[in-house]
This record gives sequence, C-alpha cells and structure tokens, in this order.
Amino acid sequence: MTDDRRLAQRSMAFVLAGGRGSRLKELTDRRVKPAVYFGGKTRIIDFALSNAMNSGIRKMAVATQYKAHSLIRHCQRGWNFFRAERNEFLDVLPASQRMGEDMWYRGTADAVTQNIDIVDSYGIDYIVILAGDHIYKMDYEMMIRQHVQEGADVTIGCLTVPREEATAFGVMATDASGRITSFLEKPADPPGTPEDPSKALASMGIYVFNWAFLRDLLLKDAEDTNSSHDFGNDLIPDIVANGKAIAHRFDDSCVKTEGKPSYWRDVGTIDAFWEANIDLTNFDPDLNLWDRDWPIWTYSESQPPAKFIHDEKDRRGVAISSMVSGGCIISGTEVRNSLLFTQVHTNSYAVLDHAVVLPHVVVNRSARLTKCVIDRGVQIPAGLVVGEDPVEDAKFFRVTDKGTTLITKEMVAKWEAAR
Ligand code: ADQ
Ligand code: ADP
Repeated sequence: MTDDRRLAQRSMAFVLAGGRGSRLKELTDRRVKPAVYFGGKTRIIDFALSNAMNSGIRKMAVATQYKAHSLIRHCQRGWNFFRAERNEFLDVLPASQRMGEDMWYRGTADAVTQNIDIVDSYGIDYIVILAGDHIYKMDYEMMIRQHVQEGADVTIGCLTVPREEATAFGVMATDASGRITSFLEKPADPPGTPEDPSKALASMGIYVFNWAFLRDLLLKDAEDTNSSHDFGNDLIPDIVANGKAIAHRFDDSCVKTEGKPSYWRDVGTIDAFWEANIDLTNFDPDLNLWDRDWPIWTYSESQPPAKFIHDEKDRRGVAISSMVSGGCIISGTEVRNSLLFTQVHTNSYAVLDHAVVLPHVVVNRSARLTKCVIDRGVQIPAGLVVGEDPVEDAKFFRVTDKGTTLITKEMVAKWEAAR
C-alpha cells in the first residue's frame, strides 16, 4: 500500500540540544548553546526548529540535559502553537527522566535510545536527527526525499569546508553516485575532496533514518560496551562500513540566498558569534532574516516599538546601520553598527559601536562600548569604556585573540569592586 502523505508528515525532527558549547565561554555558563540568543529576537535553536516547521514537519522532540532550564522555558513559551488534535507537537525530553535509574545521555545516540518508547508512540516512518546549535536555512524534506529515493540506511547532510577547519567535523569521501565510501570523525589530517584538495566534505551532524532501521541499530548499540553511543563516533562509521550511507549536499536544499553563497554558521566561538550577529547590521547581510517564505519562528514577548529620544540637553538618541528590537529605549545615545535585543535601555553620552547587546541590558551614562558582546541583564556602569585598550579590558573582561570583548554580570562586578 502506498502512503501518499507528504514525506515530512511521516517524519519527525529529533533535535539534539544537550551539548555544553564550552567555546562560547561565559555565554554558556548558565544556558546551553542552543539557548544562546542570536539575531535580535531569536535563539540559536529556533533555526533548526523553524527549518523543520517550514519543511512541513509537525512532530518534534528536543533532547536536553546540561543547563537546560533556559532552553526548556524557551521551547515551552515559544513553540507551543502545535495542534495536538492534528497529532502535532513539540516534546522536550530532559535526560534521566525516562530510565529507571538516574542516567545522563551518554552520547548523542543514547539521547535517542533513552526515548525509543516515545518515538515509537509518534507513529513515524522517518526520523531527522538535528543539532540544535547551528544557524542556517534548509529544507529537510528534500533530504528525506533523497533518502527514500536512494533506499539509503542513512542520509547525511554535508557541506564543503576548508580542509584545515575539517578537523572539527566528521569528514567523508563519496563515490560518483553520492554514496559515502569512508567516514572519519574529527580526523587530525582530513582528506581533501577529489575536485579540490584544499576542501573537505564535512558532516553537518544532520541524519535521516528509517525509524525501524535506526531503532534496531540503537538497541544493538546500547548493549555494546565498547561504544561511546555517539552518532559520529560509533553509528555512522558502522553504517558506512556495513550498509548504505548517502551524502546529501546542503547546497541542494538550502533556502534561497539571492545569489549569495549558501549560509551555514557554527557561531560556536565568541568571535564567530559576534561576527554573525554584526553581519546582520550590514547593508547586505549574508543571512536574510527578512524572507517571508522561510520565517524564523520564536518566542517573542509583546513589546512596544523601539524608542529614540533626545535628552534634556538635546543630546540625540540615534541608531545608524543597526538593528534595534522592541522594548528598547535609546536616550541620548549614539548606536552604530550594533544589534540590540529586546528591552535594552541606554542613557545619555553613551556610545555603542559594533556591539551585540543581549536582552534587558542597561547602559548607563557616558559608557563607550566597542566591538563587544554584552550578556543578558548586565547593568553597564556609568563611564565604563571597553574596546579601546585591550590590555586594560582583559583585566576584567574576556577579550578574544581577534579583539572581541565579552561582558557579563560577574565581570562587571569585578570591575566595580576594583574601583
Ligand atoms: P560535534 O560537533 O562533536 O560533532 P556533538 O558534540 O556530538 O557535535 O553535538 C551534536 C549535537 O548534539 C549538539 O547539538 C549538542 O548540543 C548535542 N549533544 C551533544 N551531546 C549530547 C548528549 N549527550 N545528549 C543530547 N544532546 C547532545 C557532530 C558530529 C560530526 C559533525 C558535527 C557537525 O559527530 O560528525 O561533523 O556534529 O557539527
Ligand atoms: P536566558 O538564558 O533565558 O537569558 P538568564 O540569563 O536569565 O536566562 O538565565 C539563564 C539560566 O540561568 C536560567 O535557567 C536562570 O534561571 C539561571 N540563572 C540566571 N541567573 C542566575 C544566577 N545568578 N544564579 C543561578 N542561576 C541563574
């Protein structure tokens, strides 16, 4: 019997959101990387979830473990528009709730294994495994379609990266038909592609499986005492060696980029995070957040429009080449090439230049902040200057090699204590 529902309707998205994201330093001290803010209104996980939503998938699960509170709260508030009566939903699956004993997810594959009974109950044919920590727009249904047409055991989303960056990825080689012939997880010396030895074919950590196939594999893996229960380390190399693994090129399903190269960013370091956010303030940003055909959904508080005021001495409150979110009040401050999230309040004589300012930040008078990321809820003291003397800044704040400064509440407290 044929099932003529759209493939996406017969599929679920399983989002892995349990990793620590330690390269984002203090930004992930209290929240996991997928819960980190990005782009003014959204959080990183909204990109994977919106891709699933826009691809027609209406069954989603998010596996969480470390520092999950902020992420769980976000999913509950923002991703609650599914219609249960149409069998649509988003489930949050924290570790150690399912098994008899208290057990963390031992690896990415174990995060699925521990929830096999839940996935069974969804009645799906295909499962799309996603990482919740990348910024990109992709139509997963095209990948599921390729998986079905090829009769693959697993189909892996992949992109071309410079060979020297490929050490952080699973790296594969394919034959002319797109079948994966070798797979090395984070190789020290990644093999180049036949067309261009300076490039490597990297796994995006996105996998499509037939659920029945993956289910059997997971049950076998759970018994294997030599396994680290990880997709990239254990399951994928096994299928490449013993089954049919197909590469799906991201370029074949990335959402239109208006003539620009396809957009995929890891934003896993302070510099990459700052750069990708600031890029949005450019005249012609690489990432189009304005595309009405591929909206990025999120939890959005109802806020009044951003307000710009001249202070009592007629000091102008202005923003130039910037994005300023709802609820912001820019009073007598000059804002340049900056991205301000919800409810940022700034005061007279302050200057923000190339600043990424997370929600609920207050910038007091005469602060001058350049090339920085300011964590949620920080109260910037009056007169604080950051971004002009990296040696001085580094005594209190985190300054990266590329000269981006991260400012958190704890760092400001240290600065104030030294006054
Ligand atoms: P990594 O970059 O090492 O490699 P990994 O740490 O496995 O990625 O995390 C993948 C996703 O799973 C992340 O979203 C993370 O938050 C989540 N995660 C990690 N551990 C988890 C756990 N125990 N429980 C739940 N979720 C968890 C992987 C692949 C590579 C591939 C890159 C692409 O192994 O082959 O190239 O992703 O980024
Ligand atoms: P978000 O990640 O939504 O921006 P916050 O930055 O306010 O939220 O907090 C992130 C997580 O850390 C939340 O789970 C919050 O409850 C918790 N948290 C915030 N401030 C503190 C604190 N001073 N001590 C302990 N936990 C905190």
